[in-house]
Amino acid sequence: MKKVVSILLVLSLVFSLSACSGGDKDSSSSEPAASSPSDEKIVIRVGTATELDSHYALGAQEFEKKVEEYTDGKVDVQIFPSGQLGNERDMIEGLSLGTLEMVVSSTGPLPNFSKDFQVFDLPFLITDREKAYEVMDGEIGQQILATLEPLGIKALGFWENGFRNVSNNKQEIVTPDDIAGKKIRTMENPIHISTFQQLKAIPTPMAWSEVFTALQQGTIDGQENPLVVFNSNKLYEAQKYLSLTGHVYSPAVMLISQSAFDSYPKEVQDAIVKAEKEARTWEREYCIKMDNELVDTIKSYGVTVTEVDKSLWQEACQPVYDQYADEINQDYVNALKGN
Ligand code: EAX
Repeated sequence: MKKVVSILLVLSLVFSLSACSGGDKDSSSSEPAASSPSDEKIVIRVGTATELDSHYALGAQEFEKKVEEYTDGKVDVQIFPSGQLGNERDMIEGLSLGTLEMVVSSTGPLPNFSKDFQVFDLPFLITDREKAYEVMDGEIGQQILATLEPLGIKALGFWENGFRNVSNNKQEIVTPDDIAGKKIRTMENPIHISTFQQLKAIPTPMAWSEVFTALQQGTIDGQENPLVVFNSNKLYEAQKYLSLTGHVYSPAVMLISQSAFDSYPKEVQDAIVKAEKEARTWEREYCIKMDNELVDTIKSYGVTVTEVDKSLWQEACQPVYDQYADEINQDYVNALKGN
């Protein structure tokens, strides 16, 4: 009798244990609960140097929404704005090392990784966004993005930073003569530095995260960035004058660590690729909307905004093309050149 009771006890113990391990699985399923790896969420961190309400971070939020929708919440995208994970160059290096998953960055630091990106730094090369989008999303753009692959970086697509304008605290800048002698912060990028040397300014390269404080302390007189960056980083609190030079059209890029991407299941990879394309379109449209609205907004903060004769600036910057002609693929230049 005792033997029968002990067998019944063991059987009831076995059945009660298997019912508990079913978790949220269908109770009728005969399959045991999946092992933890396929159940665990995939966390993807996206870093930006710009603020949470900037074009990059807002575009990254669109990406986040889409990826989490397409993967039924299997992926958890976490956005780290304002340089929390380092400046753009450091974060890009993190992708290569596999210590960070994703970045949205300007192309400014990229010539340090691939010279092919230098074409985007030529002053007044790109004057027509739609034409630039077509080239960047086409064969030439994909060819340029692919030059990052040997570094373990998968470039998902070109986003937009925008047409860069000069701001400063010394005087209204109208002609190139007015910028002479001004300490202007530039990105740590050779063609940007050469351009402001050519304009007889004093280019002062530094990481974006140091700029606001340097402007407040007067260690630099000015900087140059698109309206959307000027506004989202509240530069109107530290700059009196803004000149609409539009001297460089600056693309951005959404990048992912190749090692991270390769570690994801195919359906997650497909979701990332699809979501980036949709977020790219959203971000570009947002930048155009901001360019149309922000001049009046910035004026309302008390900043003197000046229209300039861009042909004078373009002529003054022209020698930079000759200086870098042998470093830059002329096919890229001819494809991107505005009319
Ligand atoms: O990417 O460093 C710069 O001026 C960039 O345009 C800015 O961080 C947005």
